Amino acid sequence: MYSTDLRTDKEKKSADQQILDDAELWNTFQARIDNGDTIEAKDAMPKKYRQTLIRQISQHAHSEIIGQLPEGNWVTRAPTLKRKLILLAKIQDEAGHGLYLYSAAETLGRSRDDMVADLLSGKAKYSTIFNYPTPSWADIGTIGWLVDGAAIVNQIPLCRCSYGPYARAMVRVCKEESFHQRQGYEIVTVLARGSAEQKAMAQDSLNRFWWPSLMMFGPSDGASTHSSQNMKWKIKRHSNDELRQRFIDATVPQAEFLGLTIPDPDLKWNEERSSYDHGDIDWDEFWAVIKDGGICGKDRIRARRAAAKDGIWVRAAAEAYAAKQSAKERVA
Ligand code: BYC
Repeated sequence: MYSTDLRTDKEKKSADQQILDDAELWNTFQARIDNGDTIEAKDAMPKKYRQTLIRQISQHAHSEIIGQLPEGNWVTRAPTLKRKLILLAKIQDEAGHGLYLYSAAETLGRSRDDMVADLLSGKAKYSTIFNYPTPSWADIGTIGWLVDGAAIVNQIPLCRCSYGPYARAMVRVCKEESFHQRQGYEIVTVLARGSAEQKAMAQDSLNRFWWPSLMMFGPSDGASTHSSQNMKWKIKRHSNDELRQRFIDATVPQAEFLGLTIPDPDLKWNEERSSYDHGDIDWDEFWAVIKDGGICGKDRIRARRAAAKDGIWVRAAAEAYAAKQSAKERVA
């Protein structure tokens, strides 16, 4: 998602005028939000509310779909049949999340085809975490533990997001992510309690995924362009830094329990805040991965383009079948 700005040139030119035109709508809409109302697809809403939701929800959907790729890397090499089955089921869940989210975004008036076209053209953003490689089996555990773990912290508040279709989609997504997080932590537990080599593999994976996982929460509050308006609209309930801190505080004891070390020499418990202080996040790396795709960005888009091409006949067959069915129904 996505695009930074979904407006056409004409829409951009008239944006200021549009905001003035919508002043009354903005006020009544804000009153509904302040009152705790849920906004539904057919309700009147400011154009910017619609646009920011399309941006965020489609970005989220793309992340679920692209997020299948790093894990897909291990389907053929999972260490046991049981691990393979669990991994396949998890990856299938992520496809389902993408489906709910594209459907939620479609209720706002943008077609799934258009959103996917933005992803395939490289115009749309998706979470930077999925542009990191998964060279070891431990990475599958770490993704469940840290990436799904971070996703839960970020997404539980989204279950109370002001936009009904997004909030409702999040309820099921969060339930499934909870299961994913536990299966990931279980894989890491087995490795951390295994041989010295297995424990080293788990530690190496944690070293590579810790900082990128913290980046999943978005830029620090001072650099977050959308937070302030999105909090007013109750799309976001907490700031990026608040959620990141919540994730750190929950995850550090989990690492300690396994005898693993968080790769942050500045990490220390702050008694006064009842929270962990942590070292600086490398925001240059974050913005560089957004801009250039990091290590795997090109491969990820190449894989999605190939899937879109290989799936043309499937979509054509489904459409032909649907057309035949509706023709039959009309006759009946
Ligand atoms: N990666 O103003 P900000 C999963 C962009 S999938 C890339 O703070 P906002 C899973 C942001 O888009 C989990 N870009 O934005 C799947 C904006 O750029 P634009 C995915 C990022 O929206 C498979 C700019 O930076 N979760 O769990 O207020 C397997 C400024 O940011 C990132 C979601 O998508 C990033 N990490 O807050 C396993 C959750 N962060 O659009 C697991 C839903 C920021 O202006 N999304 N940017 O060009 C959100 O909650 C919010 O969109 C964010 C960012 C907290 C991510």
